[in-house]
Amino acid sequence: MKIQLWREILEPYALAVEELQVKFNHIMMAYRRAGQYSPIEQVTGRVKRISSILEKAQRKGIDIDNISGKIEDIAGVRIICQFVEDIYKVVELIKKRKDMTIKSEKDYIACKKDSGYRSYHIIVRYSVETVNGPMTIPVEIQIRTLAMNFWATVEHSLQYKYKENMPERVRERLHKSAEAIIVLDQEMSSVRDEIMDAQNSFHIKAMMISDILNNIQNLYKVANKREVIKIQDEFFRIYKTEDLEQLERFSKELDIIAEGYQAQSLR
Ligand code: 0O2
Repeated sequence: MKIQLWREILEPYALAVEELQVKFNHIMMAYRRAGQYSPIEQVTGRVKRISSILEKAQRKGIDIDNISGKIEDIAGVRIICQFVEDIYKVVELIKKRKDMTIKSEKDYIACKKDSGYRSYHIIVRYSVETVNGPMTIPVEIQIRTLAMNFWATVEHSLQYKYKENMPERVRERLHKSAEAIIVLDQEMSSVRDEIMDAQNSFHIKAMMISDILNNIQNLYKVANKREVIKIQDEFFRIYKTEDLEQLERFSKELDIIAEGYQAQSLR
């Protein structure tokens, strides 16, 4: 394989990463827009660097001409969740999708790696449309909690620093911190319901405020200015009380007023 062809070879992988990030971000936004808790907290993606591809090929004895067939994490998407339970929800979401098929999966949460690494890995087969026609490629999806991601990021940089020669004291510390991360994830899971409730009310409040402000802005165009100023003052008064029920009542009343003006303008 000619080195100058790398860019063309990696293009479909970059497209797959981009498309999948958009799709998973869309799922996250759809949950939030519906006022529901999203099992997806963050989505990132990357195409493996050429140097890392070559290093992995060498390490695994893969022929340079067979790289795209044998290295399955050239395209990588990482989904970060808040709680361990969310990881399995995301796995179910992925399994139900029609635009990708599962090739293999590894549950490094149920069975952590010797290094202490925990994460759920799925290799999916995903099709992209290229200028040369459709192409199906493997994509590695890593699903992990914020805490697991923190540990893996630190450990990855230490691996990079020490290569094969990580000092025993550093390795021991990493093992200890991996144990602490397990406890942290368990603790977080035990208060999951309370955290989810708090986050839900935050999102509901944010959406309600955005609706109210939209309505007020539209009223400025059609209603009596003095009336709109009165509505706005009433909104600020209720907003300061931080009473979600009052805010909800106000938002519904405002919807009725806005609908009234809309009906008038259609006559
Ligand atoms: P990078 O730089 O992230 O791309 P296998 O064929 O199953 O023996 P493979 O293909 O490495 O091995 O699969 P595996 O074990 O599922 O690991 C794939 C990726 O998971 C790695 O890619 C890392 O991103 C991550 N990973 C696996 N083990 C560890 C670990 O102990 N620590 C950290 N921090 N990450 C890990 P790369 O190519 O190794 O690296």
